[in-house]
Amino acid sequence: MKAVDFTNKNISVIGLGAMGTALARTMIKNGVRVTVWNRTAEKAKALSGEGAIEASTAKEAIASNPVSIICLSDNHAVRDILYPLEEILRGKTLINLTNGTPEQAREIATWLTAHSVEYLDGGIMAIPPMIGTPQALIFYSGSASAFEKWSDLLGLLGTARYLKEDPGLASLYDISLLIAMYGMFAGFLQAAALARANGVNALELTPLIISWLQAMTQTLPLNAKQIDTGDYELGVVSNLGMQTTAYENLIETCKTSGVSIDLMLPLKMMFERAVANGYSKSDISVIVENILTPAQANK
Ligand code: FVH
Repeated sequence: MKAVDFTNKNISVIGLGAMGTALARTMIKNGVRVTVWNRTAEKAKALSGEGAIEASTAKEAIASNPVSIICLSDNHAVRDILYPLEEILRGKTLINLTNGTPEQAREIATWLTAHSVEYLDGGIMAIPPMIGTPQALIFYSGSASAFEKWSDLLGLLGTARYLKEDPGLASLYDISLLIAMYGMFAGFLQAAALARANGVNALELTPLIISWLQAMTQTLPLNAKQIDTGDYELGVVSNLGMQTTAYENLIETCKTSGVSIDLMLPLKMMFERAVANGYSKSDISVIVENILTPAQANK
């Protein structure tokens, strides 16, 4: 396959926090001419030493190139920067890699599209050191033609996966994966606190937690099938009645160790409610029904 020459490619990066810096630096290293702007100018100066072209305003940066990436703390900041620049933005492509909600992405897309801007929204499933490696998965949704036009550049940042035209979809995937991640962190923190309260180091337990969690992820495709079909007894090997009884031991051990059970109580309530509603023979996946219908679940 013919190697792509990036030396005649130009892009602007707005926002040089930990992530924006990693995005800009990766493209500079690959020979792309990158114009940068950051609210706090020091960060742009640091990157200009590595070959970035420093713009003195966001307007100047966006005006310099046909395509810009914006990566800020939140979409309020994105709107504050972009919305006064409608004339400069016209005819250009804007790629927003800021974490936000699907509704925010759709609103920004509607505004930009109405001003003749091609818009791609992105969800970065990576931390800054992963940028530029295939492990950095980045979801995109919005303008398919923009994704096609700029896919070479986006491919430098990691594995670029285009979803659909709905600009909110990348954010929906991003948020869903982050929710799963925070469930994992909640479990890890509770386990580490319990271990420490009993004189066991978190570092000693962590390799065991990692291999246990990896082993348990093998059940997720079956759980997903149960959720998609509504058949929560399909292939069940660890029924909810059994899990609810065992979960009481988890709670009791935390209580006697003097650690908080605040992170654990919501799941206990969900389990007990499902068992009381006759789902003790179902798999844990039946809990999704209570999540989908919170009004009913709160009765
Ligand atoms: N870092 C990470 O691990 C995650 C990985 C997944 C994706 N997220 C999202 O990426 C967005 C940026 O995150 P970040 O890590 O770069 O964040 P910071 O290092 O805190 O930098 C924030 C930048 O945003 C600029 N900024 C904030 N508010 C404004 C504003 N009103 N006007 C202009 N710029 C603004 C800030 O500028 P400054 O403080 O340096 O002047 C930074 O450039 C984020 O959505 C993550 O959720 C990262």
